[in-house]
Amino acid sequence: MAKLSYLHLGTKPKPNEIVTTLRVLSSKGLSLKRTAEEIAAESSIGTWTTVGTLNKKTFNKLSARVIYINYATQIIKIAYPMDLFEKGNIPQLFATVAGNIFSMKILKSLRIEDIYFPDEYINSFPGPAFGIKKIRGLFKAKDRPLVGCIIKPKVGLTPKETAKLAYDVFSNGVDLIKDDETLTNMTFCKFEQRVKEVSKARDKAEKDTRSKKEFIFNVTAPYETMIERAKLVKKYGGHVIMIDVITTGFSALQSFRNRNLGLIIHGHRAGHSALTDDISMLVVSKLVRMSGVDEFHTGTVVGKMDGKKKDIIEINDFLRRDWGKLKKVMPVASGGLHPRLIEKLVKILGTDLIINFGGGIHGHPKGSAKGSMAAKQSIDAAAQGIKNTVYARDHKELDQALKCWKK
Ligand code: CAP
Ligand code: MG
Repeated sequence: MAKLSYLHLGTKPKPNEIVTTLRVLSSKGLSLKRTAEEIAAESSIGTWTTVGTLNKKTFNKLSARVIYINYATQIIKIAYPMDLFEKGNIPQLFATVAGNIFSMKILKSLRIEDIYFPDEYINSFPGPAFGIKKIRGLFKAKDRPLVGCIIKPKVGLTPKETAKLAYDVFSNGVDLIKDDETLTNMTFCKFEQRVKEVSKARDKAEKDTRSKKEFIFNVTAPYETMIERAKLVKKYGGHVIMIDVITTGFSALQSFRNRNLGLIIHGHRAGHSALTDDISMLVVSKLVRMSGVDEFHTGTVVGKMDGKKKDIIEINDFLRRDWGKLKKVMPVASGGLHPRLIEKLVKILGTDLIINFGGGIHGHPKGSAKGSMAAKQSIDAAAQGIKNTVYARDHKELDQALKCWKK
C-alpha cells in the first residue's frame, strides 16, 4: 500500500473536526514536520511501523491531519475527525489528544495550548446545571462580585468552632463560605458533624441578616463517598458543594454531575500546575465547563498564586461567554487576596466573579467579623468604582485593613 500521509498543511479544519494547538520541541535531529506527523499518527490511527491491518479507507476516515506548522513559534495544529471520539467522555478525549504523545521519545517538550471543539461535541456534555445566572439569582446580587470566604486555618477547627466562625463571617457581609481543599472528613472535624453544626449556623445567619448564605462543603473523596456526602449536605438545606476537580479526576466529576443531585458544583483546582505546565489552564477550563462545574477557580493576577494576566483574562472571558448550549461558569478569584487588592482585581477581571478571602479576612487586625466587613466594603467600593482609600474614610474596617496590608 502506498504510504499514507498525515500532512495536510494549509488546509482548513473541517466543520466536525476537533483541533489541537500544540507547542512542540522535537528531540535533536528530527524536523518539526516529521515530529508533527508522528504526533498525528500516534494520537489517531498510526503506530511506529506500517501495519497490514490498516486499509486506506479506514485511514482516510480516522487519521488526524497536520494542518499548520509555524517554525518560528514551534506551534503546530492537528485536526481530528469526530469519529475518533466518544461523545460525552472526557477520559477518552484525554487519552486521544493528550495521551501517549506526551511520552514519545521524539519529543523534548510538548504543551497543549488550546483545543477547538465543534458544537456537536460540546453539546454532548451537560455543562453546568446552574451557571452564572442562577447563582446570581440565588443571592439576588446583580451587579457586584459575590463575597466569598475560606475558613482558616485550612484544617484544625472543630465542627463547633467552624460553625461559630461561619456565623460571625456570614453576619458581617459574606455571601459564601467554603471549606478549604484539604478539609474532608478528619479525626478532629468529622464531615457529618460539621455539616450539622455549620448548617444550623448558616440558617441562623440567613434569618438574622435576611439574606442568602451558602456554605460550600468540600465533598472530595472516592466517588461513592462524594455522593453520600453531597446528599447529606442537601438534607441539611445546602445548595453548593466543592470538589477538588484535579485530584478526583474527570471521571468522578462527570459522574457526579450526571447524577443530577440539584447542587451547585464549586470546582477547586488544587494541584493543577502539575497538569497545566503541559496542558493550558484554558483547555482545563473547557473540560471543567463541559463536565458541569458551576463555579471555578481561575486565579487572581494580583494574589499569591501563579498565573499570567493575559491567560487569566482569557479564561474568565471564556467561562462567561456563550459556548455551544452550555451554561456560563462563574469564575472564582482566590489566593492571597485582601481588601487593598480588590480595586485592581475588579479592574482586571470585572464584577462577574466570586472573590474569596482566607487570610484576607481572618488576618484582619480586629478579627474575622471585622475582616468580613472590610472585605465586603472593598467589594462594594470596587463595584461602584470608588477608590478604596476614599471609601475607607467612612468605613473603619476597610481603613484598618488598608493599614494592615500595605501592598
Ligand atoms: C486561598 C486558598 C485557595 C487558593 C488556591 C488557599 O486562601 O484557600 O486554596 O486560592 O488557588 O488555601 O490558598 P487565602 P487558586 O485567601 O488565604 O490565600 O484559587 O488559584 O486555585
Ligand atoms: Mg485553599
